[in-house]
Amino acid sequence: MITVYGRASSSNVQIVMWTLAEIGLDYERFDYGFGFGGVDTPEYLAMNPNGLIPTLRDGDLVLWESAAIMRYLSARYADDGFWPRDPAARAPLDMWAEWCRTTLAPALNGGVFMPLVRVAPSKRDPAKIARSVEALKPVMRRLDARIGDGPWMAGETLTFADIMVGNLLYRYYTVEFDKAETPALDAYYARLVDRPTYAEHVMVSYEPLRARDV
Ligand SMILES: N[C@@H](CCC(=O)N[C@@H](CS)C(=O)NCC(=O)O)C(=O)O
Repeated sequence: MITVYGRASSSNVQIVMWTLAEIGLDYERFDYGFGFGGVDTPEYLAMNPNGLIPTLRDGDLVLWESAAIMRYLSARYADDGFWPRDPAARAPLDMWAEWCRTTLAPALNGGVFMPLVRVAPSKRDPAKIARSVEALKPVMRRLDARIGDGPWMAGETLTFADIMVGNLLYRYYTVEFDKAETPALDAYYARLVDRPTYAEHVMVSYEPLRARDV
């Protein structure tokens, strides 16, 4: 049995949960992290010295870093459709998966989601947020151009690369701010929303994370 430690509202936990669901693996998940605690105990720190979530246990193997976990599960358990064995087929997808971590996620999460959701209104810096909203637009247009007709990143088959793109999109589309015109991406997101695994593991309310003025 695979065990995941981490709350369902964490986008990094969602990467792991959605991967497990797409591959069709059995798992158990325990709530750890913000609002639940448990990450500062000696037992947890022995598994994950960062005191962050997610952590995954598969038999004797303990892993942290959500993208590394996603790649481990895919390489070990997924079929060739979800995780192409041919490096020349996989690398161009992995390139975009990395781009999501290094370019899209910081621009979206760091620049817009965190300041609008995890910072109380009175503590926000509207001018800085406005600059981040503008800076995000060309990034989303680049993704829109890459998605094209899809339906998925690799074409007809959903792959690990869609996990890395898609896990960011629920927050992108549900937080209100001025967005670029991205018709291909909008259609891609609509396809994700129709997917039960996405609805269950990624479309998780982030209201418990919202910072409010008291
Ligand atoms: N790069 C790490 C980041 C881990 C991380 O920052 N996790 C956040 C949740 S998304 C966390 O543990 N926050 C503190 C908490 O919830 O207690 C990964 O992808 O797993």
